[in-house]
Amino acid sequence: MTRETKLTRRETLLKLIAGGGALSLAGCGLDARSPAALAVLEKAETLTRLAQRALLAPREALAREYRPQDISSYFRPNGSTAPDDADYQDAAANGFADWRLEVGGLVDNPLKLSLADLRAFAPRTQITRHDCVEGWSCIAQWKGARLASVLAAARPKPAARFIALFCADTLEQSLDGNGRYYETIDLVDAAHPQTILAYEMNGAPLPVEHGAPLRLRVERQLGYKMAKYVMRIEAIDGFAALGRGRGGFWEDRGYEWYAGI
Ligand SMILES: Nc1nc2c(c(=O)[nH]1)N[C@H]1C(S)=C(S)[C@@H](COP(=O)(O)O)O[C@H]1N2
Ligand SMILES: [Mo]
Repeated sequence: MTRETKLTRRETLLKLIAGGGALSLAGCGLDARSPAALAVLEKAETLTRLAQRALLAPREALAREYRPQDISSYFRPNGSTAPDDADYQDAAANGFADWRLEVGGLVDNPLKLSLADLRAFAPRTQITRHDCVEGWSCIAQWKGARLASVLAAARPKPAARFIALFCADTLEQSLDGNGRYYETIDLVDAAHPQTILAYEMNGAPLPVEHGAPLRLRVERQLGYKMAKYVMRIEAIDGFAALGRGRGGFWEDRGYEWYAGI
């Protein structure tokens, strides 16, 4: 696995350099992080993704973490803030006591985890900045179980390549009558130390508007990847069969699958 990852990154770097992506940046005398350089990179989503991962920010790099005094006094809720779906209402009615996170798909050991089960995993707490594609940012503290730990307990099969997160909320019906929110991330992001299934925000149980009882935090990407109201997680080998096949609710509506920041 490690060797494979290294080879892939090396190949990616070589491809970028050979293809002129890196050369054009250096050749223009652009700082790789400047807006101008990013504009060059954004010409192709693939190039952006490869560049961010291979050059600007290695996949293992941590997102910046902030101090308690940096926490935003108001954190803007966005998208669904009070799901009216019947199964969600049922789960919320008794404070999510009977709610279970299902972990399945390409795993050897499918799980059904209560909030107490999730709290039994070694918790990770992090203060990070949430960037929405709409152009606003808020800082909060999140506490949860590492997605990697939960997946390790479910033992993904070798064929697993992505993790899909299925949510409780229907944001809109217009696309094929299926507006349930969902997201997918790859195994590199799933294994990242700051990728957590958060059940607490700023020291209190996750509020409903922010995704109670459980939401994803995947800190190297934009807000729309951070699935709220997560009900089921599946290890999958591809996402072509989900929704419109682009890997997420907003991806199906035109946003990029890899929303790196
Ligand atoms: N299930 C679900 N997850 C979601 C959304 C949503 O509407 N439903 N909106 C996304 C978007 S665009 C953003 S910016 C964040 C907003 O999280 P917040 O409500 O805690 O600010 O959640 C993301 N995850
Ligand atoms: Mo967003």
